[in-house]
Amino acid sequence: MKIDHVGMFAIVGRPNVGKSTLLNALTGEKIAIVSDKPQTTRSRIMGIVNRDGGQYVFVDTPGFHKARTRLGDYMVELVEETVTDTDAVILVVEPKPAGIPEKILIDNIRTSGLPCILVINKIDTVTPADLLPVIADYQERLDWRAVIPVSARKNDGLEILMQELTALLAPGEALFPEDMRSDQPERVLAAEIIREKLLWRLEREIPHGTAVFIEKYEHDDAGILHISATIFIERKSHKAIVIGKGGEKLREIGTLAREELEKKYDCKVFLELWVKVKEGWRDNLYQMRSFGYEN
Ligand SMILES: Nc1nc2c(ncn2[C@@H]2O[C@H](COP(=O)(O)OP(=O)(O)OP(=O)(O)O)[C@@H](O)[C@H]2O)c(=O)[nH]1
Ligand SMILES: [Mg+2]
Repeated sequence: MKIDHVGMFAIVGRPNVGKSTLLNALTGEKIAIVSDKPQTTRSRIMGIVNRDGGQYVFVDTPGFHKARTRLGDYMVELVEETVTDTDAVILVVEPKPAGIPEKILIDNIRTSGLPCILVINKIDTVTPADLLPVIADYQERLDWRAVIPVSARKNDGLEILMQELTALLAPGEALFPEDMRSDQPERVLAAEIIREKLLWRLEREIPHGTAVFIEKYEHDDAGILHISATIFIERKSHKAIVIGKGGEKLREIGTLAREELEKKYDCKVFLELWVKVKEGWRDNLYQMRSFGYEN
């Protein structure tokens, strides 16, 4: 396929609106982890689609929120930077009138002067009658390129979105090799998959205080992938909860992660998990950096 049109699209929005679900649905692959807890995504994650001579580069971002930690500051900065670094913006919202995060993001988008498509996600949770006032509310706030109701979870409305994005592509050569689907190295993806299972299996603030560090990532001669990872937690008191009675919780998390990694890489995986305490790491720039959260 000869790529002759390209575009880079920032996917922004408050936490938990379904940005990463949308990235995965558009690319047809699980690139970013997803959970029902806010602030799941912590970094910028690129997903690439090549279609009919066009290269669509999507940049998923952390949920835009009022930061309370240095990690939060970092995440919010990433969103603001991404809006200025791309060719166009996809603002993802839930089918509700705009709140504070949306208003701030819309101001940023207006300042950037970039074209913006409003994606109203999760329409599977509302009736068409509920949607009309939401559309009316947003129509007044910005000169949108398009307002598109979708359900990322049900793959509904995404073709219309792709058509609108096609109109925003500009002539140019491919930005990335055609076989490249994401910018995430395998080790990072493995750490993210483990963190996703922590988000799935742990409650309240505990999963938000976790970071996963891959100590070992090696294929042996028998084709087995050996991964050894340390789960860092913020408080000593969380350790027993993460490990669980007789190690049950950690085993369950490890099994879920291993099964997904085995499916993804189509090989046997040997996964070893350790839990360590790094008190208050989310406010420590040095430790954040060691976990890969740095500008
Ligand atoms: N009903 C419904 N749920 C959805 C839809 N899209 C996403 N979700 C759910 O919304 C939750 C959040 O999804 P994510 O994709 O992690 O949201 P996000 O915007 O990336 O969240 P952050 O990374 O925290 O900013 C998950 O439980 C998803 O399954 C949708 O179209 N319909
Ligand atoms: Mg996300």
